[in-house]
Amino acid sequence: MIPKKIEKILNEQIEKEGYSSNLYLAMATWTDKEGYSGIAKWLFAHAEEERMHMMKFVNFITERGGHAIIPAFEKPPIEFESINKMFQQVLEHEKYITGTINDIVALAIQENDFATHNWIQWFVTEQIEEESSVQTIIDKLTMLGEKNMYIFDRDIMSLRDSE
Ligand code: OFO
Repeated sequence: MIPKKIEKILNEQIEKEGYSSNLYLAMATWTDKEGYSGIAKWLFAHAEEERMHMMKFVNFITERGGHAIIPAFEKPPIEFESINKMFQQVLEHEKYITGTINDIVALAIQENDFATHNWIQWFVTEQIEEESSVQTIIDKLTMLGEKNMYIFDRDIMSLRDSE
């Protein structure tokens, strides 16, 4: 059986991963409306990954004999200031998620829950990759500057393909 404290923190993470998915969906529809279909495609794919992360938590809690609770999600923003600022927001959000994954690692150790400790390592690695891929996007945006958004929008998916 899954320890109660672990079940609780994993359930909280369902909400965080689901919100991440909705946040990136909101960013995707905004960028698409602004005419950046390449960036929108990247964000739609990222939203899908976050939903997959959420499902990993749902499935793990269920497999361990716990009860995965599907929560209400806070409404994400509708508009974003600029493409640059939006990707900064993505990076900040991913850093926040990394912190929450680290909290789960710490609690698993404290509770001697080695199954959860082992399982959550996938997310530890995933967060390193996610932060690094968003940082790469921010670096490219800085390099190209606002005037070259056409090129950035055209090429962003190739950054994803090379991950
Ligand atoms: Fe973007 O991260 Fe989920 O975990």
